[in-house]
Amino acid sequence: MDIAELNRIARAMVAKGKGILAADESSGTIKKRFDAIGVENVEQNRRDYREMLFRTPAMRDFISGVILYDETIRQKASDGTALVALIEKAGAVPGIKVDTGAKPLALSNGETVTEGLDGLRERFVAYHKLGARFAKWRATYDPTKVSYNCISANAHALARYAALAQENGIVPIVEPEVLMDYDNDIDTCAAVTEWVLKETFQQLYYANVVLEGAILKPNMIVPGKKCAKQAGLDEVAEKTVRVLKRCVPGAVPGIAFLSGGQSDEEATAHLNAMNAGHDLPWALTFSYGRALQAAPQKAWSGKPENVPKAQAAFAHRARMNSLAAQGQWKPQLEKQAA
Ligand code: 5MM
Repeated sequence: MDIAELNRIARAMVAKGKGILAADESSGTIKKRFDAIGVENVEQNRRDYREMLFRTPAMRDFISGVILYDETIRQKASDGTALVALIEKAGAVPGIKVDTGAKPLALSNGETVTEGLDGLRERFVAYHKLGARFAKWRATYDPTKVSYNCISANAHALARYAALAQENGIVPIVEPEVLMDYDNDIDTCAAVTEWVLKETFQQLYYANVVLEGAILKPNMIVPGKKCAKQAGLDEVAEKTVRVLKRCVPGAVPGIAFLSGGQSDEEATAHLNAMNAGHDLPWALTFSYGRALQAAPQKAWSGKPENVPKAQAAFAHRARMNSLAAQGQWKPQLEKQAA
């Protein structure tokens, strides 16, 4: 294992003022996104949409890496260029989602465990040949009913995945997501996230994963969407930084948050508050899916004539989050068109 090379890639993924575009929606998830904008979920539309994002000039300034889905890493743009090559041309690192999704955890109260370890070594070899230099595996937890069985099963799978990735020269993004879809309060989210992160780092240690060559992709500490008591910016920032400082060793080069269902502007404002108001041992940036793509998806709506408008919307969100990753975002900047 080339630790220096893994560390170089990991640091590039969290380079100053840059963050990761999570464009790894599986076919079912992209169908939901396309249904919302009236676009048919066929391969060409998926290709055209992602090609539009990867050709956005702002990619070069604000995006350090792109997480792809299996279909996308093999696709070619309309002019025959591999989509991976477009990402590399924009100075970003191509990455690949390798989990096969959350499946019911046997004998549990409706909890899930993320699967995908079978054949993963061989898949990593193939993905490396296709250009992937980092990977992603996401485990999800319902904070209203989580058990140690669920946390330890997922942490063990995350660690086995991360070790296999590093063995094959690929930086693992470790993504344990405490979901924000329920009615729990912010302190429940904090307590469950702390438990999940402690167990995850313990398992990474047992699996010999080198922290200098890994990136953490966690949720922020927020109340569930259905909780009557929502939290202010400073509370989210303070509680998130507190939990992360308790759990994430400084050897980890960077933390790149998921947006998890926050509005575009909330995800930006929370990231900004953490970077503006705290002394941090790691780079703190974004790895957003919805909070980077909702605006360009709506602007595009499947129409070629809307491409410039959609690229401008993507560039704007990428720039806002770049500023937030440096603690330099201000709400009034949202009013300026990209
Ligand atoms: C882009 O969405 C990713 C893939 O989801 P599915 O496996 O369900 O299709 C998802 O893992 C994403 O990378 C993270 O959750 C971050 O996305 P958000 O939208 O939460 O920022």
